[in-house]
Amino acid sequence: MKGWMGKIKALALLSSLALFLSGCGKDNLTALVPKGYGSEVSFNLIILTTVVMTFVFLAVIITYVIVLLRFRKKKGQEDFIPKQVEGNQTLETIWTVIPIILVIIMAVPTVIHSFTLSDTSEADEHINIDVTGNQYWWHFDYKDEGFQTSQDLYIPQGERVYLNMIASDVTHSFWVPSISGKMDVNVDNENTMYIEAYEEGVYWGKCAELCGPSHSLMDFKVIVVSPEEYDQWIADMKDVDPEAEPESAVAQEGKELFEENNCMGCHAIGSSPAQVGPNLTNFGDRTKFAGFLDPTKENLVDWIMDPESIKPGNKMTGNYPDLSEDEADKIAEYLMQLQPSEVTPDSAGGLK
Ligand code: HEC
Ligand SMILES: [Cu+2]
Repeated sequence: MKGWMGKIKALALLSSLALFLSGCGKDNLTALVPKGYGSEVSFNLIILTTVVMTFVFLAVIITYVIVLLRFRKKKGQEDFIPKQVEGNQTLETIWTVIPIILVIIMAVPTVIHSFTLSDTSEADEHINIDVTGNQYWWHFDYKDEGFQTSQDLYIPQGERVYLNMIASDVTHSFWVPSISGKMDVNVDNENTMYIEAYEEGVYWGKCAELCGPSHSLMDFKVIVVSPEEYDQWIADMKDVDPEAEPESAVAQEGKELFEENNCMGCHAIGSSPAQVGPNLTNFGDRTKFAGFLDPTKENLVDWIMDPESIKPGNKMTGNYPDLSEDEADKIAEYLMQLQPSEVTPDSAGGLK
């Protein structure tokens, strides 16, 4: 009786764990609720392989149980040795051919989709964005439009977007689970993948290749807006005047401090080819600061004063003069009002 109770308890624990874990992952961060072309293809392959593997599993288990029950030693048969058979040709053929067929069923669509997803022959007819993976942030160059942004990638819903990806330091991997498969982002060669999102929304992106101490904090977002809003956003981003005077006096002071403290050495506001740090043109619209911090002024002040304690190994630490909290606060005021467009992550429903 005791033994059974233990087993029931273990089973209850396991099933509640399974229930708990099934709650992991947000709607816009799971490959199991596909909302784009690449993720839909991956999802269908997951279903196909799961069906095939379930079939194999059941075939093996059922055969095993039948053999176990039918051919076990029965009472009175202690000295009985069954007829010895080996090398049944029909059986051998069956269990060689069936696995080969199963592998073909899984391999053919996998290989076909691997090729179509990285096919660049029609790239010229679609939107092209250059993506650079850096320790520990993402840079997006809208090269056809002549401007750049970082961390939040805006794309139009229902349109194919080609991403030409390269890394500036070590290998990273670009992954937006809800929309696309993964693609390695290498230092030596450019990899191209296209993505297409079916629904508007803000989708979580991850670096999927261990790239240093803050690898797990190297998040980004894909903001999928309607094609009209996308055009509006492009126009607004092209129209930015980096010299524009902020409205409030505090932000104006912040702008001066930003210019005096070497921040401009790495961060551009407006278009600029040199990019040692994230482009801050539309920083005020970020879904997260530094990829993963909630966009509050408090977090921003903490970041500016001591980025190392927040993102170990980042390339900003120690490269600008020490700032007082008051100075950091003014700079934060300035950066947070950089909101050049009406089209923001909220236009896509906000980050969930
Ligand atoms: C040596 C280059 C360098 C200097 C100088 C520098 N930064 Fe940075 N900054 C970076 C890098 C690199 C990152 C990305 C860090 C990461 O996420 O790993 C960053 C990130 C940021 C972010 C978050 C950006 C985003 O899009 O989420 C802010 C805000 C910022 N820096 C503000 C400042 C301010 C203010 C100064 C001046 C006081 C400054 N930085 C000076 C390199 C620099
Ligand atoms: Cu990375």
